[in-house]
Amino acid sequence: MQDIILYHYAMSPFSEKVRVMLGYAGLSWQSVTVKEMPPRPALSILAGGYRKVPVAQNGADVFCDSRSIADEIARLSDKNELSLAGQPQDVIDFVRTTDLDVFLACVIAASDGRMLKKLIRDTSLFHALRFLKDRITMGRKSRVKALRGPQAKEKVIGHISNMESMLEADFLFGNSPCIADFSAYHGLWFVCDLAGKPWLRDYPKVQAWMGRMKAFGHGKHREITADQALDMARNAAPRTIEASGGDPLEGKNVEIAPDDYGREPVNGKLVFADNHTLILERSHARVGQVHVHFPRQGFTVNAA
Ligand SMILES: N[C@@H](CCC(=O)N[C@@H](CS)C(=O)NCC(=O)O)C(=O)O
Repeated sequence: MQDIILYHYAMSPFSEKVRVMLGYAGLSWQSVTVKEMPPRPALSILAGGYRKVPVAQNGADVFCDSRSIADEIARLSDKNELSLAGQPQDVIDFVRTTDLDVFLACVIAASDGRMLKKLIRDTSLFHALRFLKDRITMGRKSRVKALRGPQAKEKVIGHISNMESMLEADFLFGNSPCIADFSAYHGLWFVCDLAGKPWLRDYPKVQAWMGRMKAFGHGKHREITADQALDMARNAAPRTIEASGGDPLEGKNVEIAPDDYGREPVNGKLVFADNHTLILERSHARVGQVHVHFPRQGFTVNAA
């Protein structure tokens, strides 16, 4: 069996969430580094219009959104605590808020002149300007109302303070980590590690927890080219779907799109849908047939 492939870029917080999950799960993986903004030709072949990162691939099965990727990592490593399925409601609610409202607040609060300088240094002024234009356009089309800088900072600090009071054990919901810890980690990684904000100073339990999360590392991985990854999709067939998920749209052509931001739709035939997972069948001359997996939470499905 080939190792799972992760399409990601260094500065992407949701990619960091998945990299640390892979480290925790002890899986070795293959890395395809993609650009910080579209066009991303290999991803368009595999996942059509889906414009967010990370995406993962296992043979001819493609996983959009860190929640679907987490399900696949949980399946491969037998670590069900990484999947949202079957989690108690307080974990599900925490993940929903942290991955959306808190994440956006982290990005807004951290995105200052220092981050811009870092981007220019790591890429170029031209690239940085294109990046800003891309994200401003994405923000305008978003369904989520963005906070302004000071309110965003207040929200992030409130979240850190809430985590400090939750941390009675080593992890947020007990003595071992679950999906909630990974959701909380990547936003604070962006704020504290990438943007260098000293906001954990007064929160010793959160600081110690960050250290424990960071210690999982990224696992063993090797860089491959996008072409190699596409060849692997072409040489594989999508996994067999054993049973129906019971949704009346199964078998129909549909459009699936995130319901928050980056809402570009993906078209295909819905081959599975239950209350946790959606799977689209798509074809492309370069790779043949692929199955593209999405979480149900946070996505809309409409007949095409
Ligand atoms: N709900 C998605 C969120 C992913 C997300 O927002 N990713 C950011 C990067 S961390 C993104 O795609 N930004 C736009 C882009 O990179 O084109 C997930 O869980 O994967």
